[in-house]
Amino acid sequence: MTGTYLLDYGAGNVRSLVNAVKKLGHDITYVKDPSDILKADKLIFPGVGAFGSAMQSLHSKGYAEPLKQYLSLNKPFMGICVGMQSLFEGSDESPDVPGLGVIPGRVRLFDSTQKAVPHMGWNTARTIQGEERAKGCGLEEGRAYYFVHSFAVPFIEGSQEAKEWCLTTTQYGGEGSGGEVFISSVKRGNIFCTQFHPEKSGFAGVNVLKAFLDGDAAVGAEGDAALIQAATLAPGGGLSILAPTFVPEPTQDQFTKRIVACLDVRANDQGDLVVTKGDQYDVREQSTDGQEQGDVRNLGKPVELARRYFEEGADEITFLNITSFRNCPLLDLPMLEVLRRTSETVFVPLTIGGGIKDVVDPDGKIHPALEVAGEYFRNGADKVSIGSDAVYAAEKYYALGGRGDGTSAIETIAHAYGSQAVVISVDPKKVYVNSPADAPTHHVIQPAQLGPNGEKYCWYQCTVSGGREGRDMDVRQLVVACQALGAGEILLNSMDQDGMKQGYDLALIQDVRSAISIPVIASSGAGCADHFVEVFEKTGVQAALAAGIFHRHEVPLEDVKSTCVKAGIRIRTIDAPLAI
Ligand code: 1PR
Repeated sequence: MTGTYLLDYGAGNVRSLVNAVKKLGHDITYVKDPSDILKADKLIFPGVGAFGSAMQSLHSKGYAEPLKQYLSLNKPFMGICVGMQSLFEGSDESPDVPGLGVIPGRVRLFDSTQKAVPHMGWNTARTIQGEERAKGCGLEEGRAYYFVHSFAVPFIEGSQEAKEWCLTTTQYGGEGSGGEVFISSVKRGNIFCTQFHPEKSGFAGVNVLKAFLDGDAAVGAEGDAALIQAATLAPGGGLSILAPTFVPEPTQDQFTKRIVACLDVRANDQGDLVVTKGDQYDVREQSTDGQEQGDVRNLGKPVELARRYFEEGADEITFLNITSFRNCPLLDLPMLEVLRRTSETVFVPLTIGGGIKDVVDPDGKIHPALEVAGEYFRNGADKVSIGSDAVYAAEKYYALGGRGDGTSAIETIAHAYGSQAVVISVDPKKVYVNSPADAPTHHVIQPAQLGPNGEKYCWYQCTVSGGREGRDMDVRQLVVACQALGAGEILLNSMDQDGMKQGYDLALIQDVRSAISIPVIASSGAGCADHFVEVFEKTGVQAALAAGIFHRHEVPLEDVKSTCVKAGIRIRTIDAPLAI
């Protein structure tokens, strides 16, 4: 069968891409056999996970040779993220594994000494080959697209890849903060690839997919076809014919801060899955005299609310299944259904947390955390968030003298799906002390306000099971261990600030940020738009999350974004709806 094909090797969430293609009114067929590749009229390769495993999968499934042949015929191809990187000669991520060698150049690790790595969030793509050419690809100058990667192809002026392939560049980091300019998309003939994820880039990204799916492949491609053929068939792979020199304009760091909407989800007493929200983690209504506990607070339906936040401009959506420690997520069909349905209408990254650990079915069958996470990825999640199990993994890490044994959920999931897919949800609680000597094994700081008995110091105790049990570990010990085990991001809650609307715990956030280099999402306590400005300005955190104020319509997302913009903070502007 001819038509558009998807080259998937099962390493992550391709559901959103398939949903976006279907939303645009196109059908897509999965490549099931190497011979399918040459049947395709258009081929999309959404590489996910590590470079080495992507290349190994291409070879072991017999896809590599037909793919090279397909490319040499200059048939319409769209590579995404690792799907783009695989076309280069190789990657420092897997130094012993060669790439397809269609494009000269090598994929390198970002420098993390002055900026968070992975580069995870929204950034612009700047055209260096003329705006007209980019327009044909649905790209818009100045629009932000969603990136998530630790490795990229550096833009080297005058290099072959820059002259002959580079369509857009993107800058990550500014002057004085390790700024690097990399190739964010390539185009030659009918080969078009993006380092960012169009299917996760809101309506702006869906428009890029639309241009590829609707585009007329043949236009102006003959000259390029010869070049591509020469490149893919040459022994070393690299092109040798020189194209005109393109001089890029000076690029700027346009990386934005992210605003995340969080939905705590659980079944109410009638058994319906609802979005709820507690104050300091208590999600039940109180009687007026505060003596009796009522039903679980019901603030709306998960799928509808997620869609509302996407349309209002949320840069990411997080679902936390807050009763998961009681259930087996693989049997939690309503939660999987929520994810599946959400991914049909929401085209920004989706994180799911709650119960990501090795689980045992009621019949005694064991499911490793990797399998649980895989089920969520297949149903539309881009990242999983690990809470309690991360604390246990960190305890083990220190018990082993500061190393992992490869079996924790963090390690197994990061290994298979990449560290960017592993978020650690931290639920710390303040423990006040009179002096650092009162907590000799913990990292003690001076909070902004004294404790209830005039204590000047505190440490942040990690908790498990939704805050029900405190452990002998401070938040700094936890995040350092989790980063070492392979986590890609920290979702930093505060049990003291949750639902209080008094602003984020800035001391806690600063303390965590200074301990690690992976991105941090500040959470708990947002009460007004200015609290977002404050947390970005005072802590430099990469993202800020809120729940209650959004659910109760107290502060619209739009106000949060416009207030940040007025304060000079770079924020993704809200997309115009899709015109299909
Ligand atoms: O331990 O891996 O099963 O994960 C359980 C997850 O569920 C953890 O991420 C934990 O934070 C979350 N959780 C468990 N119980 C509750 C509860 O509320 N009873 N929710 C809970 C925690 C906190 C935030 C909240 C922010 C912002 N929710 O995510 O959304 O504090 O709120 P605000 O803006 O209204 O202040 P595991």
